[in-house]
Amino acid sequence: MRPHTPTRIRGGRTTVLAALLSLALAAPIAAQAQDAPPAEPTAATRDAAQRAELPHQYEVRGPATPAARTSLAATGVSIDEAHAHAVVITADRAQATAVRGLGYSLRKLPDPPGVAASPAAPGTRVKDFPAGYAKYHTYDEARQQIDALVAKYPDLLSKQTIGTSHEGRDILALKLSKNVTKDEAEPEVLFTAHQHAREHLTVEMALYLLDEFTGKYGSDDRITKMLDSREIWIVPDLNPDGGAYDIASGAFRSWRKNRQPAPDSQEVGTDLNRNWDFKWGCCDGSSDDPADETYRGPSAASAPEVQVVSKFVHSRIIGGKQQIKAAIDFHTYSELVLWPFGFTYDETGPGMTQDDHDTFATIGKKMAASNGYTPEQSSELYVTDGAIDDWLWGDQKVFAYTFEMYPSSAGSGGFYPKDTVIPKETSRNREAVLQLLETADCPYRAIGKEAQYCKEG
Ligand code: 0X9
Ligand code: CA
Ligand code: ZN
Repeated sequence: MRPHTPTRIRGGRTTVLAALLSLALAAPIAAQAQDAPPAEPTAATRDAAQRAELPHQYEVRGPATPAARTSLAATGVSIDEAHAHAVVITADRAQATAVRGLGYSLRKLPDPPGVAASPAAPGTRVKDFPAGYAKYHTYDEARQQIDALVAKYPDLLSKQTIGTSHEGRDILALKLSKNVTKDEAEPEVLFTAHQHAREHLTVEMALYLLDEFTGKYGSDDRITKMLDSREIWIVPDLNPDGGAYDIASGAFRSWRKNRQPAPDSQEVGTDLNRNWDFKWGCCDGSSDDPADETYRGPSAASAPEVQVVSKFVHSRIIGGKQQIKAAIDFHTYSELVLWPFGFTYDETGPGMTQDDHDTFATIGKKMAASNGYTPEQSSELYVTDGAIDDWLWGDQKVFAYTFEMYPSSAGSGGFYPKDTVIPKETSRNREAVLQLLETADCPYRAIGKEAQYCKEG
């Protein structure tokens, strides 16, 4: 949430947190009393031990500025919410200790539903979402839905496999356009989702767009016009391995990264949104520790998933010109519209002119007015380096945004809102997506400078 907007700090928040906290505190104390060293590790104790190692969310009071949040993030935690005088982080035991070492006290928040409720029998690999989440699409279910749409709308929608994940799952790119099989000279717009494993709502966002744009072509004027004059690319799942891992035990694991082992380490996973090849690792906006939530990987674009999508984006350079003009990368949560740069607090500088910045901000604020999110430059949250939007703009001059979707806070479900919210929270971004598509032929029109920047105006 926006740090400097006190109205977004709800009055009821402290009370809700206090109530949740007392619930959360009661259980561990009771459990500790019965703690005895197990004689032999049984399957059940191994399972319990694994659950005990899952990261948790904590409220940390104190950090109130982007700089304070950036220092906190340097411990390797992820910052999931930013409020005027507090943040919510995800941290494992070692990271929680590191944060306490900075002098902060941590208040544990409740675990995602399912974590304690119904863990799978040890050894079982659960392939579906738990109760209350059945309408979320697993990787296989998403593929089936996509294949059905491609079969139904062959002139509007085409599917290609642009590469594979670390574990070998296909990474798909869907193209939506009239005359979809032809590469026409039309402005292109890219929508990506699910860099972070636990952000499952973003896959639903991608599926919503596919469904909406195919189903309403010919009946909805704005959609018809956009499919007639744009080429829309949707990469619905950038991190299929992480997504599968997050649900595989039957209890959400709060997993963020991909599933690629780090070199010379027992640790698994690179934070894909710290791995893109622009100012990679430059600015204390990521971690070099493979145990951390924000591990940037051993080198820029070391993650196969990042390589696959980078290569795909490069393949859209035709006649020396990048065809993709604008993009949104969907994340959860906090209800934000973010724009580059994340690696610096500066609004302008090398690679970002005043006009560029003003165009980003003008379009970003208008999109945010349509969905009720908070608009800001991404470094106002905390510094990030190696994020996709910095790369898309810095390297490819794509007007690239990051949307942090529903909810605004952990109290409304955090990374794991129930499936009942899917229709409302995906369609909530319909207008913003249409706005970005409509402006993509000349983004600088937003600041009235189409004559200067877009020769064909
Ligand atoms: O930290 C992130 O990667 C994003 N937040 S999340 O909770 N989904 O992990 C925010 C990225 C903000 N920075 C840029 N967009 N550059
Ligand atoms: Ca076309
Ligand atoms: Zn994310």
